[in-house]
Amino acid sequence: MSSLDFKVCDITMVHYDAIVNAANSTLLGGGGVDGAIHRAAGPQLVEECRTLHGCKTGEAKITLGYNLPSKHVIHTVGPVYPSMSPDEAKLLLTACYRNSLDVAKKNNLHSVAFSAISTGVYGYPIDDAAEVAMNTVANWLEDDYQIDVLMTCFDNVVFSSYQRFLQEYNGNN
Ligand code: AR6
Repeated sequence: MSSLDFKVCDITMVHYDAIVNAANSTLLGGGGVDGAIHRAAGPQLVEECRTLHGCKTGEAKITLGYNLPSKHVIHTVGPVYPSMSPDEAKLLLTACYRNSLDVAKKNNLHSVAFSAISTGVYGYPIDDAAEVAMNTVANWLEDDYQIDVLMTCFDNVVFSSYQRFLQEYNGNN
C-alpha cells in the first residue's frame, strides 16, 4: 500500500529515497529550499547538476544526494506564478509533481519527500498549490507502484493549507 502524508519539517533532514527540490531552470542552486539542499548536500551536488544542462519548467531530473540523509535529489522547476495565466501555471505545477513521481518510479525509488514547489519566491498562492499538489499525487498513487510520499511543510502556513485541503476533500468524498 502506498501512503501520502504531510508534516512540518526541514526537507534536508529527512531520510527518504529521494527529496524533491524546487529548483530553477539552471539547476545550479539558488535561495529558499534549493539553497538549503545544496548547502546540506555539499559541493558535489552542483558538480553533478552542471552535467544535466538545466531543466525546463514542469520537468524533473535526478541526482545523488551526497551528504544529505536522503539518497537522491529530484530537481524540478515550478512555474513562476505571476508570469503566466493561472491555468498555465496549474498545468506546469501538475507536471512537476507527476514528472517527479515518474522519475522516482523509473529509478525504482519507494519513498519521496516533496517541497512545496513554487510556493516561495515563485509566488504560487499556497491554497491553490496545496490543492494541485495533493490532487496530483493522490491521482498518481492510484498507479500500482508502491511508494510513500511526504509533503514537507517548512512552516505552519503551508501545513494549514494542506490540512484545509484534506478536510474539504474528505468532507466531499
Ligand atoms: N525544507 C522544506 N521546505 C522548505 C525549506 C526546507 N529547508 N526551505 C524553504 N522551504 P522556494 P520556489 C519551503 O522559494 O517558490 C530558489 O531560489 C518554503 O517555505 O524555495 O519554487 C530556486 O533556485 C516554500 O513553501 O521555491 C528558484 O530560483 C517552498 O519551500 C526559486 O527559489 C518553496 O519555496 C524557486 O522558487
